[in-house]
Amino acid sequence: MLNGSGPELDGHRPRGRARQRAYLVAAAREGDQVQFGELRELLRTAGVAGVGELVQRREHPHPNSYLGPGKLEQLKNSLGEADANLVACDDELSPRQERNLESALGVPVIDRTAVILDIFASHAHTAEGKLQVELAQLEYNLARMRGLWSHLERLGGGIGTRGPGETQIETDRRLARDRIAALKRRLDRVHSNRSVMRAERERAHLPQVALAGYTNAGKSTLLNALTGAAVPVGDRLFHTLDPTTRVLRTGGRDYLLTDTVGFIRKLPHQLVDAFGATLEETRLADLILHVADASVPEDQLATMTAAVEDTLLEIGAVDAPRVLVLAKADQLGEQRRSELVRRRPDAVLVSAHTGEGLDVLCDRIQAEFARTLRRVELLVPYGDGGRLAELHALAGDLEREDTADGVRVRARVPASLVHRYAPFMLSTRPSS
Ligand SMILES: Nc1nc2c(ncn2[C@@H]2O[C@H](COP(=O)(O)OP(=O)(O)OP(=O)(O)O)[C@@H](O)[C@H]2O)c(=O)[nH]1
Ligand SMILES: [Mg+2]
Repeated sequence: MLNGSGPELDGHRPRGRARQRAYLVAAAREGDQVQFGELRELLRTAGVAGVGELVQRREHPHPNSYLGPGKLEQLKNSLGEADANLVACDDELSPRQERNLESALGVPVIDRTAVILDIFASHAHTAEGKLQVELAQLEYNLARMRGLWSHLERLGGGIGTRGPGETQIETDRRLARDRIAALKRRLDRVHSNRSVMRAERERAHLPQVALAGYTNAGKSTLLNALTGAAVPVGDRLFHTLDPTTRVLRTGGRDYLLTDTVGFIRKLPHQLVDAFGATLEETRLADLILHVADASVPEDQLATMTAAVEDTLLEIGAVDAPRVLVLAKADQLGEQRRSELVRRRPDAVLVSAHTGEGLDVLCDRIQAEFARTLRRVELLVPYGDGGRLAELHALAGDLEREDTADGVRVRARVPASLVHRYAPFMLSTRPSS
């Protein structure tokens, strides 16, 4: 391994903490796949061991208790046999389902959303990341407060009486809402800073390329390999939460390449909302590199790429062209490799570890932008050195000639930027 595997990989949970042992449960329709592997991976990242699995086949999960009464009974017995002290559910539970499951089973029950939120909370490092995670957690907990205080509500007595519990819930909810409002205000301030930064980058007029993809696909490793950046990498889910942008120089031209938070199937909507500003980096990119882990079996690859496409749609990243990048090619056997090429002829196969395909990927990035390039001929006055420097970064294949009136420049620039050079224009035509 070239990157990562620092001591932090196993040490992100304090040692000595009682090992939690979770029984994994899911309700799914007949014929629908249940991939417990991913929930296990999420739990492992959160420091919890998976010790058993149970699937209930139903058209819809039970509205009150997620599992039906028969399966509940079976699960209760299995918990003892597996010595499990926790139940983890592969879906987001309604507060009522969660409460009923807990009282029927006598152990804490957590859902997929809570696990993902917990991981985000322990991986958030920057002020913005922490605020975004806290906001998502509060939104999630707010819906559950009634559940938390239900035993006190019952103490309140019959219909029409206002018990102590109810007052407490109202106080807690008000506090939570106040905190949510305060967090949103603080995030707005952080976001306006980010917009300023983005505006500066846009002034630099470099094409923006975003790495998007499933968590653990290899996005950060690829950014490091392409740009020499040192973004931490790890074999755990949601390692990266904060966006990092680096300059990628290829074909004599500069591009801004951004690595950001990964996606997952059933990504909690609270996180999509709270991470709006972070996801903006992807939404506003000129080109999206959809990075997928080529080393997983075909059915998982299909599920993962579909989940990423759905999330891109959800965050409104619909305009920019996409390139599918199949990462970790060094893990492929000959047969799987040719199958992948056959099934996804447009994809680029790369390995950040061996360097395979990185040049093809760079060519592909250039080609995507080249489609929009226009050949321009300009006369830039000697006094406008800034404009010349900008052109040098933007247009790699630039030819210049000093004349009495200024610098005569022949170059190819992205169509969207041609208007910036209108005052200096001698001629323009589509690039060939
Ligand atoms: N064999 C192999 N492993 C790779 C390659 N690229 C990344 N990995 C491994 O895959 C794991 C995840 O890599 P990351 O770059 O952290 O993945 P990511 O997409 O940034 O993940 P998140 O930030 O968690 O969303 C790490 O253990 C990497 O070492 C590759 O080209 N070959
Ligand atoms: Mg990463």
